[in-house]
Amino acid sequence: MQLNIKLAVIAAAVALAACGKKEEAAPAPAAAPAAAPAAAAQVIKIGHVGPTSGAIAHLGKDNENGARMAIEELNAAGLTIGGNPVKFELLAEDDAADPKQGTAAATKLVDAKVAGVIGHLNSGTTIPASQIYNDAGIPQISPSATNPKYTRQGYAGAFRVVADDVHLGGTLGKYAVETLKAKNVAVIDDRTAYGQGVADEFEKGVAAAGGKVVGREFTNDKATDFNAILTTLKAKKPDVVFFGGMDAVAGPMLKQMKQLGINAKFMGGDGICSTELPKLAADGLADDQVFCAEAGGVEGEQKEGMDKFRADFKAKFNADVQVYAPYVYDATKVLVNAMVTAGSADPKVYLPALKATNYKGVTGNIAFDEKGDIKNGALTLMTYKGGNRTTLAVIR
Ligand code: ABU
Repeated sequence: MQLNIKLAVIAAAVALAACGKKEEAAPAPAAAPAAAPAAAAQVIKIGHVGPTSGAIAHLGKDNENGARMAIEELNAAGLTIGGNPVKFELLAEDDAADPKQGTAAATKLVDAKVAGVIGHLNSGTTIPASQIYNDAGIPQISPSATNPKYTRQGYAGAFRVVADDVHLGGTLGKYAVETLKAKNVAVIDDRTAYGQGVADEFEKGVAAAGGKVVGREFTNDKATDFNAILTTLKAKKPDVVFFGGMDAVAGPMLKQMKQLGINAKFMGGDGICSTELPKLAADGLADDQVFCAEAGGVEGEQKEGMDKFRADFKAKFNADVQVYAPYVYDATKVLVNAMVTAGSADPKVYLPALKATNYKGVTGNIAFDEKGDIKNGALTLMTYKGGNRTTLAVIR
């Protein structure tokens, strides 16, 4: 059949159908309309990245659980953004503390169109990933990466809710000399962005306080045998050994120090300052031997909120906070708070509100300086007694 004949046949059929309609009985009066269904909540995706596999998976899971707890509470609160109901979805990625896996995770989150990212845990993954988020215009808040470079790249969307390694390493160096009365200090680092950076800042702090660095050695973040470098350092008779790196390496290092008869105090930054360290070091950790600092902290009446968070976290996950779960929890809430304030989850719209954050969290007051670093960041100096972390002081 030709196209024009086909169209004529169709037209006739349509006309017939229309006539048929006219002959139908009039419809019964419409029932009262049912109440309009509630508008479906807009789903806002929030990324989290940390090492949930590998040697520091316990720290990565701690961070991820902090984000999970915040997201559950935010969803339970039934928030609206710009007048529309919203639901938050956590997209949790594992970077195994590896820079390459870190950038792969960042690309995955950008492709998934997350509205913001909390992470990564390590400086070595956070810094390369930050370029990817910056290029995509997605804000990122690191709850634990302390290398200063992260917020010094000129990225408008890079934020950090903890103190950096300049503050951390410098303060610990001063503490070694002025409080622990160390004269000769040995330094080891794991050659990561964090470990090497914090060890360099520690050295500067020791020198500024009048102490002497008698030896510097390095290892890597997967090493388990430190006998050679510890034997070299033992000959230099240090009063303090500082390690720039994470607890998974510090634990076996402490055991081997004991086996080699090195009686020096052992210091490290936030990377070793976990509740897991006593298990990792076993009998290598004596009371008042290890000194470290968390790159944040609360005191006075703010302690109550932190104590409650720790108790709630333990009840929910059957695990003690390692180090940074409360900072992840606050960072997640800070991100969402900016969206609510701006009335939009579009990064371009809520970024100014994020920059202007003034938020009272469980980790204290959070506001950012022009670089994206926390203003007036604190440090919590700690030691270990009876296998437990014990706070010595909160300092700024
Ligand atoms: N700040 C300690 C652990 C994370 C990092 O900066 O690599």
